[in-house]
Amino acid sequence: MLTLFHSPKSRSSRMLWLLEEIGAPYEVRYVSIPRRDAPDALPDPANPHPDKKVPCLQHDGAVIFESAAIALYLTDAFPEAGIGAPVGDPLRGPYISWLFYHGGVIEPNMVLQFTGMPAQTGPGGWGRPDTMNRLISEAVERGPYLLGERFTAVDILIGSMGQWAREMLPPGAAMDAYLQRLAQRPALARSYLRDSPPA
Ligand SMILES: N[C@@H](CCC(=O)N[C@@H](CS)C(=O)NCC(=O)O)C(=O)O
Repeated sequence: MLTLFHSPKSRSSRMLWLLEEIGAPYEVRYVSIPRRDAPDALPDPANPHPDKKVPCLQHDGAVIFESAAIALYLTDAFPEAGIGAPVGDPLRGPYISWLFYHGGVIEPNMVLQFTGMPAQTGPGGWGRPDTMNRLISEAVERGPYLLGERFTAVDILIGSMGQWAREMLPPGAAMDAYLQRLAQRPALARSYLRDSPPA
């Protein structure tokens, strides 16, 4: 059984979308985390994430954390869903590059940008925001998806940022059209139904 440790309207919401695209049965465990709308919430002892963050996935006794790792794990484990790039697929290299780029470059740059800290411009542990925005824009202009013809989990990780706040992704008509394309996915609509615990 797949179990997602989740908090509504957070980085784990995109993992609900991913799980809906994967199509395997899964359980959602709603856990508390300190968040902007509940800064004093206590971390949930039931959450197996080492920092008690979300998302965290449990599968057959294994604990998987970090959004991009969960994306790689699920798309490798369920190749029939067709939203990953298995070993031997010509897209495998670009696929894992974009996943790691999301966790290692895009997320840190976004956190700096949205907390008002100075951007990474010199040598450092991750790539620069101007290169990042150029890469994302070029990929979207080639389209229709970030890796070309096929929708993949990379679109979930990166596209969900634009759904969260449009300004997180570069401006432009191609990007607007891309986000609208993603918004029409039935799996995304289904994921909204599980974002909050049943009343
Ligand atoms: N890079 C991590 C970030 C996880 C993360 O920071 N999640 C936030 C929710 S959006 C969280 O759990 N915050 C609570 C905390 O930091 O204790 C990932 O993508 O999985």
